[in-house]
Amino acid sequence: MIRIPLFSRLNATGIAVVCTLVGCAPGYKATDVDPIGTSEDTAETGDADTDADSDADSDADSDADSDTDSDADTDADSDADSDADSDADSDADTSVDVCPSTGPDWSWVVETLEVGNTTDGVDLDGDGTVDNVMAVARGSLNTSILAELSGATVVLMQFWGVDDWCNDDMNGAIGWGSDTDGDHSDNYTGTESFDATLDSSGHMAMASAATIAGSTWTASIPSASMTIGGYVLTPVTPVLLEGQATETTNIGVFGFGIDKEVLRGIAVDNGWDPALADTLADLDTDADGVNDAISAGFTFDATACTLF
Ligand SMILES: [Ca+2]
Ligand SMILES: [Ca+2]
Ligand SMILES: [Ca+2]
Ligand SMILES: [Ca+2]
Repeated sequence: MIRIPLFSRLNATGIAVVCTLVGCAPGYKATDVDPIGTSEDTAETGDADTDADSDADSDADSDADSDTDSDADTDADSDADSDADSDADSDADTSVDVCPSTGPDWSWVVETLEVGNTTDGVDLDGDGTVDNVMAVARGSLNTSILAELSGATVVLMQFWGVDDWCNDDMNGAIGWGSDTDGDHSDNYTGTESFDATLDSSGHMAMASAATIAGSTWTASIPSASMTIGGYVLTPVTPVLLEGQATETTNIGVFGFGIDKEVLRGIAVDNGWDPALADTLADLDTDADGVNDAISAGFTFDATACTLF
């Protein structure tokens, strides 16, 4: 995510420059910090306005804009952008503050889930590039996934312990649930409830500690089992996930290694050469020098929901 850097606040030198631009006469009191309205102010000379500071406007601070704080923008908060929120976030001045979080648990229902192309996913072997050999079967798998997401079973995500959407330690989980009202049309309205298997704390089991840094969250779920596109894709590596979340949406990627025999089965089902599994295997999970697993990368887009 692109971060918009903070503007530099006006410092003492900056104030002096501003003052020069508005034509302060020699002798203005640059260090006048007394309360507005003291009798001394009426005798203040060299300042273009009538308040106790040294700038040319009529508010109580020492910069030249029309607000009451000391930064360089024109609103009353302490950040450098012009929206109404109070953090230095990277949103497009929509007055939607994406960083603070105000609830113990957040959950989303996955609306779109696809096997990505070769550049979608995560770096599973740590060489700095995304790994997704399963992209070769994305056409076939994505058709099956789309059909599955149209049924009563839904893919769910859940976070808890979120104190700040920008930088925080929290917990993340993925899992499955049921749309018990039989109406698929309301699943992505942001208010739908889904039946999920929750522990005594109200959380899904396939979970791990997770981190939010610079508005991007990352998680590594050590063990998982999932059926995607009609195939049981039992990971032979941790499931690595990352994305950007707010109260209303959660968008990201995840990936894991799958035993290459799964790809062999997919190849047979599609009339491809089963030897594809051997030639495409790109992960050596047991470090014996022979690649034994296939990397798989997925993209997802999820919408707020509640779990019960
Ligand atoms: Ca890699
Ligand atoms: Ca936290
Ligand atoms: Ca529904
Ligand atoms: Ca191996």
